Amino acid sequence: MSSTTTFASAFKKDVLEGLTSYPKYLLSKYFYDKNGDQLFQDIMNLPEYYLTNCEYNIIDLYKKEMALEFNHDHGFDLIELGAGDGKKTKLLIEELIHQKIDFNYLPIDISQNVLDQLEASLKESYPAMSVKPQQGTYFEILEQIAEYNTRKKVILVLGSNIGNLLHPQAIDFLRKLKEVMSDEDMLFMGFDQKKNPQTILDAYNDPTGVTEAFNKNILTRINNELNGDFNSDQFLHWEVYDPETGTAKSFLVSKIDQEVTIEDLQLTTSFKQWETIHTEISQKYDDDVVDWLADEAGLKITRQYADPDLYYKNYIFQK
Ligand code: AVI
Repeated sequence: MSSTTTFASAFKKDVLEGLTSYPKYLLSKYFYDKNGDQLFQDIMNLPEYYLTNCEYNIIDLYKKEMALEFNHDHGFDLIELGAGDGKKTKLLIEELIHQKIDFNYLPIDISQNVLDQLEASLKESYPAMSVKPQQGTYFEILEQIAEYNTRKKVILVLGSNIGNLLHPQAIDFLRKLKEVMSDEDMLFMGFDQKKNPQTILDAYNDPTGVTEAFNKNILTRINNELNGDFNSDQFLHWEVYDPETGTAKSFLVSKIDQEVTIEDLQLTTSFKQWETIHTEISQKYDDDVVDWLADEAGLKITRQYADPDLYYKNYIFQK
């Protein structure tokens, strides 16, 4: 079976499961089709979405130290999971080139389109650099790399992407990463921190409605790919943040009593007025929680970098 077929059938199964559950939910990994990728790019440029700038500033402030920390006698492989447009990573890459450090860059992404664009832009800026894009799911590729590769690996997971996982899933993710790491390998991961709850709510509730469009894109996707008839105007984008648990949650809330039919699932589902579809969690952290996650996964935190406001932190984990 091709990966496209597998993906399409997983999408069908997950949508069916989510919309026939009570309460209803949809998985946030399905936000990211071509339109969703673009909307997420737009989110990253919003003034309210502080995460991107904070991580950019951390890398910019500490890139010299990071380059020294990552370097190794026999060079190293810089592996990035979910590379995106590579804007933040380019700061680090430039520093590595500047310090004449021997490294390969291996961006991993499920989207070939994203990888092609990234490779083209890196080749243009740094023609001599070794870029080896790897298309596929993270662990498939990481396992392959771990098998043939003998150099030190530095694995980058930026953007607080781990925050879209519940804690047990995050621990599982970290454990799987640990399995492909050798003793000298490093995992460099971004974690958005707990802060003034209003700042967090504003980041997921921008006045221009980009986040709303991003959240509703999952309905458009169901319409386009599974022959659904969602009217996204009949749903509200709603964000809540619980400062006790550090969990931000996104919902779509039905404004009216309505029925939605999804032909390819042979499903007609009804929504009561104000019924919800839970679409995403964006977890916020503090050092205690990150320590606990590391501990559960059998990893050690060997360093951390923060922005001056302590809005965001990047941690280095080792086995
Ligand atoms: C990709 N991920 C870490 C983003 C987040 O902050 O949870 C996705 C996002 N959702 C709404 N805005 C951005």
